[in-house]
Amino acid sequence: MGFREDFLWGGATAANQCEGAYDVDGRGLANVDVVPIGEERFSIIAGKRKMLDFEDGYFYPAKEAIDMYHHYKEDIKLFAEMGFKTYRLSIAWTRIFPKGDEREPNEKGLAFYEDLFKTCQQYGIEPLVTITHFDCPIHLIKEYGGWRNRKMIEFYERLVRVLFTRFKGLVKYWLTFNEINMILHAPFMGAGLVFEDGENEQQVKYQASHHELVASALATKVAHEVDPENMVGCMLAAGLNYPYTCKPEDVFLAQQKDRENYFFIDVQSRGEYPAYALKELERAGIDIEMTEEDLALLKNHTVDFISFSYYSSRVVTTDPKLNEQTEGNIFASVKNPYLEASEWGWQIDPLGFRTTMNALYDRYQKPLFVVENGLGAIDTPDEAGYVKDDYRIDYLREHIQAMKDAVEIDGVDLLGYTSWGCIDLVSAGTGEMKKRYGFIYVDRDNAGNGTLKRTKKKSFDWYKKVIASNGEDL
Ligand code: P53
Repeated sequence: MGFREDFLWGGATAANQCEGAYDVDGRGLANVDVVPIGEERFSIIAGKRKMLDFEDGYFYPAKEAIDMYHHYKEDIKLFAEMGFKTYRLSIAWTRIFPKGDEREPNEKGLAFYEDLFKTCQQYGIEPLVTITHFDCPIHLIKEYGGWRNRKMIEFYERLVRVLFTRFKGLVKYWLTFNEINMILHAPFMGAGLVFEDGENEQQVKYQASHHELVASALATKVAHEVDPENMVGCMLAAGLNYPYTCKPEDVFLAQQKDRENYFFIDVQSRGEYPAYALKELERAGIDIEMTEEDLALLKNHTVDFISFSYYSSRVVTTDPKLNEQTEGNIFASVKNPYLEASEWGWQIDPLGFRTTMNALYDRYQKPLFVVENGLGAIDTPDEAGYVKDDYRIDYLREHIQAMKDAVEIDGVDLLGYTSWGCIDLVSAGTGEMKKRYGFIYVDRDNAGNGTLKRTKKKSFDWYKKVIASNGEDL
């Protein structure tokens, strides 16, 4: 019958997309700070164009973002007013370790998050903390090459030990790496990788992936040692690949494409490299350096739950004539003739959400947690400053209904749902402010103009009602 009593309704953000205050209280620079808005953004996040410092002539939206660093009390108060049971946020690594390889953490960074968590606690909001949401200290990229280097495991371990110890009793739900499979699509964002001319990019990506996977298992181990109450999840950018037709070759291709993404979660959840991946890596001539100790860590410290983002399904085909691709997505997809798309070309598929949830639950048999879902859209406030975002309400209603079907009809075990960008924030993919997801409007534009004033949208009251009725009143 419906969602569980203690279902964790809420919203999600990431440090670099909302905090701003990039140089305040000792914070160091991270990869995500130096990705500007504009044409070159995609080649930068893909690791093809090297940008490791601010350069003249560019606008860097993460520098100020929506300045949540100075507005978090006001923002969390609004989340509480909507009835949030949980708030997903990420820690900016460079607030805790500004360079990444220090021995001692930055107290001011820790104090910031401690107060933020205490603010949540006052309202009975359970924090859900992403340890790294695409961020990597710039110093670790310059000195060590980011996650291509095994030493990253050690630096990450230092970070997580500090976090688990300091925030024991305040935080129980942790995610190790946001959208860990994004390393394949946006390796600078996912792992601080910048490629040298002529190097074997696949080799580098999979070696870096191995380091992240081991770091994730190690973090899971430490989390459980520090506090057996801790619940640690992996995080997948999900969304099934559909075969364009029932032609067996198309079906087979769809399975292959899904496995590219499942690979990471297979390791994090089942504890070993899946057979198909070992074979594929061997055929591709990719030789991952791994130790016996790594394999034992992976095996013994699997995740407690499976979290994922879902925005869209994807389509693959073996027919070269069917090459009409969707725009605006890091994940390339063929156009699905049955679906409408958002203003950014993301195909809208609520039933695909249910199918994806079922596929994940069938495969892992562990509780799921939807930690991102939502519609990026242009909002136009009326004269009174009010946004009537019925399109967003429609999107969310249909997706929450599909999620409910997965729980009620199909029996999926689901811990909670946090919609993406519950307050407007900077887009990860494009760097835009005008691609908005929030229930709360923030007065700021793509060029950084605006008062940063927060205003409730129509969806604010709608979501409040959804939470109050535990998903019954959509
Ligand atoms: P934006 C695509 C591209 C970049 C990040 O995306 C993505 C995706 C979706 O699969 O992942 C997540 O801001 C990510 C968030 C991000 C959100 O999707 O490009 O975890 O950081 O903001 C939405 O519209």
